[in-house]
Amino acid sequence: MRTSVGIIGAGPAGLLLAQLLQRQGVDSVVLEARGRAEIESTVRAGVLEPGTVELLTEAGAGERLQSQGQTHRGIELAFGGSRHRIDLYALTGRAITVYAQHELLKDLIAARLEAGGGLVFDSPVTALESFDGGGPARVHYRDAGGERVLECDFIVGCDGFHGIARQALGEREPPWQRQYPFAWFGILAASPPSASELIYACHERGFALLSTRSPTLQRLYFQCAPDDSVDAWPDARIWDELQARVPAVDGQSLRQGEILQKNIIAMRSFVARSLRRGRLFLAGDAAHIVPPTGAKGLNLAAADVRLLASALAAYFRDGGETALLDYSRRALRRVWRAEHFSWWMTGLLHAFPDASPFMRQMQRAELDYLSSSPAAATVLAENYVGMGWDWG
Ligand code: RFL
Ligand code: PHB
Repeated sequence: MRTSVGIIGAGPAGLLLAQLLQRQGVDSVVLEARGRAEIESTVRAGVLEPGTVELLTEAGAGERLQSQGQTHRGIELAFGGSRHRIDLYALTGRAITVYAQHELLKDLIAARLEAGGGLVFDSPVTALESFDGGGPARVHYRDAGGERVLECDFIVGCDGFHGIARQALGEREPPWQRQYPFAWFGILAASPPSASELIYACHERGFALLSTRSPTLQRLYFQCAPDDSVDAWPDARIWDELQARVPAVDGQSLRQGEILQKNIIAMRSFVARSLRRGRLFLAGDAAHIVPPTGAKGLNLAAADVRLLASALAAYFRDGGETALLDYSRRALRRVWRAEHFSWWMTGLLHAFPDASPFMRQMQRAELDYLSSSPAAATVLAENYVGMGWDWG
């Protein structure tokens, strides 16, 4: 097989890149290790920035997102027994959309197949070769028929944090990273939303987050120990913990329902030193990870591939390499803004096991400032809805 751009991974980064390239006349093949059914059912992100929604719409995957995504004009911060609204729309003129990542993946896969683009499931990439010199780059992968090779002009690693592209890039220096002393416990519950907007709660027992997926499904998270296990949390214990951390308002407490899924999510910050070597590029979680507190990971993946698609299209149009050479620098500027915001939101809202009484007062003072000063709230709101495209 031969193509212009070999893309590893059919997550949001890989599938959106393929769509954006196709719209600009560049052919590509996406190789994905997992099966379609698994990809279309794995529960992950929910919050999309308005810029991401625009981009997905441009890429031909916006129809269901526009009709079924829920627009939220604000979020709430809960602490000290009460709730405080951050009016995203009044502060920035923009709103976020809540739409499940796996629904978005269904839309991107459907758009790709409808357009007749190359997309191969159940085909793990095993090695990358010749991306550093002349001649075609070679992507080795395995499918039901055995070992195969895809030849291409460029390879893009959109294979997530545990993929192989970053290793193939062979960084000489260690990445920038931070591990947090807690994890998130996530559940999907069959009950209507407990509130009309997302609630981020800071409580002495730990962080909690109420999000939604649909009028009948809630997505809820709470801080747990990094080595906690799903088995240690029977349903009743989960509800007790969530009820304890999120204050009731107007007599309304959390709406409970059947728990359909439970999982534990590691919390880390991570940035690769470089996003390029020769004709191999990295995008999305393969290149950087943020703790989910700022809801930025998928949005960053979309911003990366927006830059990369137009840089690759410019190369295939007239051979110009300027935009490709500038990809790492431009993408990393936005990445570092989101890294800082996600790290800051994490510090603002979690109970750190080693926090001194003084540091807990500092946290409380900052929450109080954010919920009383429009200037302080605007900093949160601007980052939460996403920096404009001029930011990298
Ligand atoms: P993905 O989604 O991990 O996709 C990578 C794909 O590559 C495949 N792969 C391979 N394929 C072929 N050969 C190989 N050798 C391969 N190795 C791996 C994998 O099977 C997979 O299909 O990376 P991508 O595309 O960069 O997308 C990143 C996003 O998925 C991620 O950043 C978000 O989910 C992060 N995130 C959130 N982001 C937001 O913008 N808003 C949110 O509200 C939000 N909430 C979240 C989140 C992530 C969470 N978890 C579970 C980490 C909430 C949670 C709980
Ligand atoms: C989600 O709905 O899954 C979600 C919302 C906000 C976050 C993280 C995850 O910060």
